[in-house]
Amino acid sequence: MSRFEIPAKPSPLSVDFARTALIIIDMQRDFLEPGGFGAALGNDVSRLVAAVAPCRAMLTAARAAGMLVIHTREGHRPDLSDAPPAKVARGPLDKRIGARGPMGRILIRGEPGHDIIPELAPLAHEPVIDKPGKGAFYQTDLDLMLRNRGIETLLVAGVTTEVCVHTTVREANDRGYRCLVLGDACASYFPEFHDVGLRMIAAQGGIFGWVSTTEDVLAALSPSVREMMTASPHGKLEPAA
Ligand code: TIU
Repeated sequence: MSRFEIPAKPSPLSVDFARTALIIIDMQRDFLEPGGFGAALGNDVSRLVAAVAPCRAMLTAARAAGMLVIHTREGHRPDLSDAPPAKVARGPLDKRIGARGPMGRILIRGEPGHDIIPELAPLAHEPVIDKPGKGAFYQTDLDLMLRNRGIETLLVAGVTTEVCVHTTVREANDRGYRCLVLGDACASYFPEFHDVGLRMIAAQGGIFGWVSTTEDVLAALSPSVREMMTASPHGKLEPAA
């Protein structure tokens, strides 16, 4: 594949899609559905739904283009041996990491709530990074995986914008990766944090990276991939049925 220029803030980014990976951060039931970790923290989980269709459109296009796709999940071992006590000991006892909820134990690997939502379920060959922290590089083999594949640019999507997306982008930026954040494919429980979070990435000449949209990336990716997409009534690109 050759290079493509993607419209972005603060400036267009030239991307070699063969050296680019799509990373979808923590699109788990625990964050998007009632009864999980996001709800236990007191959040309105319905605010994250906005990211699902753009993530799905980008995922479909990345798969069609043969791009490396990586999924992440935040969560801990059932015995909590990888969960810092300072992270666990927050909030009421019945709403903490490891407590039982309607989707199983909150933020625990192997429980239904820890699963990625069905709309974005990983394919068998797509790496899933299980991470104990907010950032996808902390205590994982993500960096090794990306370097082994010669990846230089990350297309970043997922939730939440100012927490796990931001932490991962900051970690990636310090490790030398170019991050292009798909703003519409990210979401937050706090719309103002989403907006400011995206602005923080692109400010100061792109201090942490670049911010674009799913539509602009799909348009650049490939006319043939774009043909597979149909515009929804809301103007968002969605995979053709
Ligand atoms: N609470 C919140 O906004 N987010 C998290 O705890 N984790 C992620 O963002 N994945």
